[in-house]
Amino acid sequence: MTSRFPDGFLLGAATASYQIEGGATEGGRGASIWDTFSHTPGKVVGGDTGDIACDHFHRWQSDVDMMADLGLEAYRFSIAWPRVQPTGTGEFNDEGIEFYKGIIARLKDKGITPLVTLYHWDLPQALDDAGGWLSRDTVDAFVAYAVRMVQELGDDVEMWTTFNEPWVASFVGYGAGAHAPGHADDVEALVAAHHLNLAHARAYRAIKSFRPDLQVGLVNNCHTPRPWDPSNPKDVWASAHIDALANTFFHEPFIRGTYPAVLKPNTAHLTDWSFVHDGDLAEMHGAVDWFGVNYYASHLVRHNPHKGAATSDVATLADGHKAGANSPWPGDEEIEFMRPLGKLTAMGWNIDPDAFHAHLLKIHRETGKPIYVTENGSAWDDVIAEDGRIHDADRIDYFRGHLAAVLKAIDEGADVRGYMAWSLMDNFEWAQGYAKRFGMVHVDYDTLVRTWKDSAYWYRETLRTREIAPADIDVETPARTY
Ligand code: PNW
Repeated sequence: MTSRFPDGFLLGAATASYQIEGGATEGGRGASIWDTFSHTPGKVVGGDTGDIACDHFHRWQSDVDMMADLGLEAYRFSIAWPRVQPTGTGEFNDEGIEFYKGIIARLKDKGITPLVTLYHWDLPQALDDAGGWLSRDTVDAFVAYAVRMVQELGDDVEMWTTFNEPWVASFVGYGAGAHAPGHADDVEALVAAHHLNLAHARAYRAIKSFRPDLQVGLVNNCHTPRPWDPSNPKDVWASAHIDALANTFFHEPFIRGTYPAVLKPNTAHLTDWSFVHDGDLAEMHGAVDWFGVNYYASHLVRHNPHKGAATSDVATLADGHKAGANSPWPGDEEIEFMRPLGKLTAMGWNIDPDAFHAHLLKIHRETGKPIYVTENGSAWDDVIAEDGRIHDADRIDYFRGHLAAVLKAIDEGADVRGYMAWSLMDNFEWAQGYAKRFGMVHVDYDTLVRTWKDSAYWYRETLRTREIAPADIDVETPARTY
């Protein structure tokens, strides 16, 4: 097996606007649905908000310098739509556009390739007031915003993502109610998902019409369901339903111009799918250059007509996200997620690099498109030790195992072209607030000081050698701070 990353393979790290920026009311930024949601009592653990976050809005210069010190080849970040267009339609905000131009110029100056995501969940609140992703007007607004960003930044950014994880934005935001805008409705989740797909397709075509040279992709989180008992057709059915909702829903339309066949019969008791208009799927067909894969954990599912109170303790994150929340899986009345075995991360997620390897090959087989791993990482209860370091050996192990899975998939023919670690630094972990730490760099939320964890040194060594570095690399004591 190759132990080296191929030439041209991009190794980097990722973040997202609402999770790191702060400056929520500065620089002419408008409000987003995540400002509203996080300020609603009971929605985010500890009442945390993204008002300040990592204060990247004020510290972006030294943050980019830190990325260069790490040796990052690429940096994936998102544009906060309300920072550049406060109400989502009409006037753009030059100050917001200049903020991102500054980041991109500094990245390029350091030789770091920017990967820009147009939408990582922070919809302008004014658009939500007018119906959000349940309205086709939001689709048109997104296209206009996307075109303007490409006009402004397209000369310096080749790799574009329309949406980060449309499954989470629709099924967790509109279905489970655990993310903004906090609706809990099975049919709304399907409608929002369809509109996100349509917005991707229309933005793709609009961008390519004047910049055919740019690479426009869609980033999907993946669920990797396996049937509890592969010899039981009902468990196989349950697994196929989850696969269709979580995965194929967000790539099949762009590859084949269809939605997964099992979805309609499986949700016929909920909707007749009349929200899919004539011509929508034809617009989607062919509208993608590459796929991003965000991978964290795997899933085991079974058919259980009696699921409910008695067995609800086997539900995992994917089944509930938050105790008492609506399920993010329309049509799952008889589908149950099993509690994973083995060591779990601080999120309660299992560690399964084999499922990641299998998923990369599956996406390669099903789409034939270039793949970038746009997020992969793990949360642990990181603390600064007596020696001033953060000994996150578990995170290093996680990265090593999952990078090996990437190299194996490449060996076996998957066209994987890059890997962005989640995350550059600890940040606002959505409904979990600041309690969950995914960073290679520790953030002290009182002082906002950044401190390299051991995994940051490990990643720097991996970047330097372009091979998966050994777990026991040299580390400075005390660790470096910014
Ligand atoms: C992704 N799930 O979110 C996001 O893209 C990141 O912003 C986030 O910080 C990261 O993963 C870690 O959570 C997800 O429940 C949230 O299946 C939830 C799920 C998947 C991805």
